Amino acid sequence: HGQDLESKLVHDRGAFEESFVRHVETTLARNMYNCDNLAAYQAASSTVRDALLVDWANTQQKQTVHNGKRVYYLSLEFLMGRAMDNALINLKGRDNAAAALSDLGFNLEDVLDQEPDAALGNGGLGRLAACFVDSLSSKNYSGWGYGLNYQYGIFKQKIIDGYQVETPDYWLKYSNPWEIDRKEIQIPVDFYGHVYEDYDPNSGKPKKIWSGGERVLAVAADFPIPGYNTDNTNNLRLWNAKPTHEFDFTKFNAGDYQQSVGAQQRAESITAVLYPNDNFYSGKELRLKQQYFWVAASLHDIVRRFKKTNKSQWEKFPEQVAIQLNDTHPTLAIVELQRVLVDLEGLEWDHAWSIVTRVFAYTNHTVMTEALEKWPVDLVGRLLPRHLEIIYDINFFFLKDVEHKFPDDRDILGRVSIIEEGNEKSVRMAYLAIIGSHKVNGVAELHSELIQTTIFKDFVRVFGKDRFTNVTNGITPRRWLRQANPQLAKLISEKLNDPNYEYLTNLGNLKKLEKFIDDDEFLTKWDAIKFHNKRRLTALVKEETGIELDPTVLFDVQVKRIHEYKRQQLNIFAVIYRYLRIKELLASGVSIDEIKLKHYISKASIFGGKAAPGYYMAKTIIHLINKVGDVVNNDPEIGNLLKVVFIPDYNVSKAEIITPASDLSNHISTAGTEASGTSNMKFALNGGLIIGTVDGANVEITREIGEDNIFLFGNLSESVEEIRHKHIYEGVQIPETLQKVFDSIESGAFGNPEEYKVLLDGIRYHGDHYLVSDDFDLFLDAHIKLEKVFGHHGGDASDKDHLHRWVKKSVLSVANMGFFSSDRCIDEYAENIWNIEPLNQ
Ligand code: 26Q
Repeated sequence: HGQDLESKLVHDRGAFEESFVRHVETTLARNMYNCDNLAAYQAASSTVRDALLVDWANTQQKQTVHNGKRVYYLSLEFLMGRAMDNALINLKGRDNAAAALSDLGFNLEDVLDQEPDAALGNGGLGRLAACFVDSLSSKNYSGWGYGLNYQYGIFKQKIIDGYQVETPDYWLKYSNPWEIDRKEIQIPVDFYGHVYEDYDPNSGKPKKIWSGGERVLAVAADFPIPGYNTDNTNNLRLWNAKPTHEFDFTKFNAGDYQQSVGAQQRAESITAVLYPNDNFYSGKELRLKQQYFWVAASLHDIVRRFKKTNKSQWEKFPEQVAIQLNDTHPTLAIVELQRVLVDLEGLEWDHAWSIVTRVFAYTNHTVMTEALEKWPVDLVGRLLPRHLEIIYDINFFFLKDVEHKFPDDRDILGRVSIIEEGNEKSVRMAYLAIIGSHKVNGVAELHSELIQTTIFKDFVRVFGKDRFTNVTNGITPRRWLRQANPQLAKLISEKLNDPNYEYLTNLGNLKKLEKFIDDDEFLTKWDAIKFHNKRRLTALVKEETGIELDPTVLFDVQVKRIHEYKRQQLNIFAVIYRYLRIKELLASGVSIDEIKLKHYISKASIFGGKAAPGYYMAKTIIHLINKVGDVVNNDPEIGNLLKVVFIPDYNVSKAEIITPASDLSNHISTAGTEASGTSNMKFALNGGLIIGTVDGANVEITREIGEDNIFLFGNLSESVEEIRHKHIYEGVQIPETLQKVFDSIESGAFGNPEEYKVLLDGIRYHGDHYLVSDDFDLFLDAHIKLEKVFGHHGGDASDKDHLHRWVKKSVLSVANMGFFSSDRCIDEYAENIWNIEPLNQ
């Protein structure tokens, strides 16, 4: 019965309309004459939700009966974006919904546009988790996500006078139709308190008791995750923090009723807000509380589910449960499971530990020391006294093994200890994660190699090479091709003779596009779709900034979090250089047309991205970009030869418009710093070419699509250490080109030069840690090269060969991006790390 309902709602126009009207009248308590786009979104999403719930319930039932192994993906961030379009696509109900809405007087696109982004993440790591849950469902795995249901997602970014201003993202202003309240699932989580020793009356052995000082409830909110072209609908469980029902009578008796209620209310602050740092550790107590709250609730939930069918047969636990740690944020789960098994379930230490290490696996996302979590021992001991003891015990047994293995190496013990000694002792979370896991993976080949030879090299000696592996990141082609670029997705489905878009779950099929590389008509269509997407972006830019772009010029895009290591400063310095050169040429009497013919093609430099609120340098870079835009865009001599745009509040739904519209995108991190990058994959899958450094997944993208189809430049990662050393001991050499840029900035061309002093001095006087000076001319050269290829593109139609040179590279990129589907990625985790198999439908 359920399946019929699901199928009807999604595929039957009349049923959709009927359900829509019913939701308008009952769920929303309105009527059809009083139904704007927002109400239409709420009614339509309620209808889609009803359909999803059927699949979701069936899936849970099926998985429970099957009783196979499940994977749990623990991530503090799930950067989901909007759900409705994605659900319609995955359920194959988009056309039906569009038709039904049109009958009722609505336009689907406008209705979809009403949905707020679920922006429960910072950037790459959070979006990766979102792609992974999509692939888990689409490939019929039994896999749950566990995270936090933040009331406030990543802040909204406004640009005021060129400065970033943050405002809160209260995304739950209206009720969230995708959330299934599980108010009955409540798990108590304790903090603080103290540990004492007692005797177990059964065994007569001593036993540790942790008596917590503060109790908070974790209440479940579930989000159905529909797979593509399958009924499999997994669950994403996000926790809400709520006060307990227990009232603090000591305070009440003291007459402090107000304070007692206040303390209860503070419970909810644990899940109030996502920390907006990307790739940067900051040791805030509330963040550690978030981590333990989430980890404890999730583990208790997992253990409870296990015990329901397996009682206390703990040996079976690793056969039933795999837990993937998305970075070190959930590392306390290792300690918590050990505590549950030893303190609560009464297992022997070694037995418990052997279970723990078979369950967990850890994904590392960075080698940069400033991003590695190191929690102060004092703080951990105060918040989680029993956990600190267990950490010390884990460390003790581990170090004993190491000592046994390397009796002649006294220094290694200090180097691999979980506890970092020093002024303030701290817990090295990455080390704890490695020691408590059976597999540790990096997220691209170069990165996985780097972690094994640098930050974790001692652990390779201790545990052997086999504990370390690589799983190169991927992206879901459902959202990042079909949803973001429907026209291209359609053209591909036609060309591949694949009317049901099966290639979206077999992305290797894209390879067949290579056959058409000399098909002029096809190339022209391909190019026209890019142009259409550029016009879409042009409209967004106009709306957001007032700037009018010419969609025929090269769209040169860099959208990602603003970070020194990602080097937006390198990009904007090169833009300034270009502007100065153009002005020089004009001043010496060269005409605009001649410049376009002989020197520079017309382009728009498009930036977007958020800076962490406390990251001063990143904010300075945003300010510079905006000020350069003000000057260049208002220079009457320049016209469409150069435009500079900063799109405010870059997020997933804007990425869906920006990504398909780029001709060229920048992935230009200092070699060795970007673990993988995933937007590089999104752009290439949408036929945008890449200018990039030999870093992260750029290396594998180059291998797949061919080095003729990507513009690589810059110093290699193996030289970076030596160059940094040289900067410090011999000083930094600023090339003439970059000096020109610095001079103009200091002359006040872009506002008060004082404001940019930190940025320039960091390069000139403080060691240029990110090698801007070393890569600047190489970056300019790469541009000269790529502009020769793009030149006359879309202009001189008589020069067909030239016209299609760029387009051919674009097609060859897309044709060879199959490897970067997150489906492939999930299959690799399933086979090499989780040891799970898909559940056949
Ligand atoms: C840690 C402690 C306290 C507060 C915040 C954090 C924190 C939060 C977010 C630390 C790191 C992050 C996010 C990291 C991240 O997004 N890394 C990116 O992960 C992508 C997916 O693997 C890679 O493609 C990117 O290269 C990597 O930068």
